[in-house]
Amino acid sequence: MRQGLICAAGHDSGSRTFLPFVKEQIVADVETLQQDYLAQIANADLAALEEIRIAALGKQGAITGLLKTLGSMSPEERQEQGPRINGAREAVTSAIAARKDALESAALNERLAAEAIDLTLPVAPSPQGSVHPVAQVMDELAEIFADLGFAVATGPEIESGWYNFTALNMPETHPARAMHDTFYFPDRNADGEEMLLRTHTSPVQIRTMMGQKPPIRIIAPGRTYRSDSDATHTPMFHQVEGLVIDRGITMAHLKWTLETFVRAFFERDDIVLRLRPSYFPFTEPSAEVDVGFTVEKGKRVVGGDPTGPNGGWMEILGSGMVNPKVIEHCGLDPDEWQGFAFGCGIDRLAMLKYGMDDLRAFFDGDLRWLKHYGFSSLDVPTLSGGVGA
Ligand code: 2NL
Repeated sequence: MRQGLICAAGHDSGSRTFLPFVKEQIVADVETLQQDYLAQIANADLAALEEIRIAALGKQGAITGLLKTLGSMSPEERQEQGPRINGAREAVTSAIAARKDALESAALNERLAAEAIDLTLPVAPSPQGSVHPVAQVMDELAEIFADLGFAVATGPEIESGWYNFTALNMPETHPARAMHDTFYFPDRNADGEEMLLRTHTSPVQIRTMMGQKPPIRIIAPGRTYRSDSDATHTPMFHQVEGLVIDRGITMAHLKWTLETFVRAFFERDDIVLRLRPSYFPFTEPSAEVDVGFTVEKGKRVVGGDPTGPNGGWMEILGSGMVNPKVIEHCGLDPDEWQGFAFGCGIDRLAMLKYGMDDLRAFFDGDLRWLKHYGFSSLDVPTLSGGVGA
């Protein structure tokens, strides 16, 4: 039908000489043509629309062919036919555009309905890391001691012999200096000092005493290093030290602080402490601190009666009154300022609290172990009982 019309319009013949004779025909054809196209457009899909557009308005299109005939018409004819043909062109053009719009928005609505997302569905689980027990315990320590007015202090893991030993009343000839199994660097620093990996976090406390005025209340958790390796010792381990410097500090403050800390940490009020005389070069007097334990369901737990049939004592801390020589080394007057200090292994605290029995697993990075013993990063390490509850 379309082909017939195109022929009738004289377009495909390529001969303009026919045109004067088909004038009347054009008039009738433009309307028929337009009706025909509009009817087709009304039912076309997107692919058919494009075919119709090419057939009607393309370079070789039927309406384009009619438009071309305008040039060879007399002015009067053109005045009559021009609006008709252009009207047809505009009607078909806008019908195509409208149909295209309708089809596209219908397709979009269909997609929107089909691809709708149910926001109430739970999210698909994604792999999650966990908080290492050592990190968890460090957070718990910071939390407990914050309640007691202690700040967390940190410092370098590479230290000089002076900060790690000399300031702590361990001169170069001191036997304890050899006993620490220290990792030394082959070269000295610019000031000719021997350099090492800190064997305890005490140098952090030395730096704090030298850098700020008392009163001082800090804990110094962190990595420490000793050349030691067996089932209960790793060359890198974690330590927390605590330090209080103020006027009139006594061993009573030390004992109360440690008792309060241990009870908050293990979340039991029936934990008792035993202080045994000991020796550290940096404290005088010094005391090793034992906690009472009992055996419950075949496992040692901190708390309960250490003098009962299932009870005993276990050492968990070293402590003492800061040696006046150490206070002096830090530029403070020991007649005005006194203090207590303590030190404790974090890895062992974690093993005791969370029931792990092999220290080496802490540093193997085995994902199954980390998943089992790790903590959620969303857990807040605040202790439900709080300090002194
Ligand atoms: C232990 C013993 C201890 C300290 C650490 C300390 C620090 C300064 C001054 C005095 Cl700056 N003392 N720290 C005191 C007593 C014991 O640790 O057995 N640690 C695992």
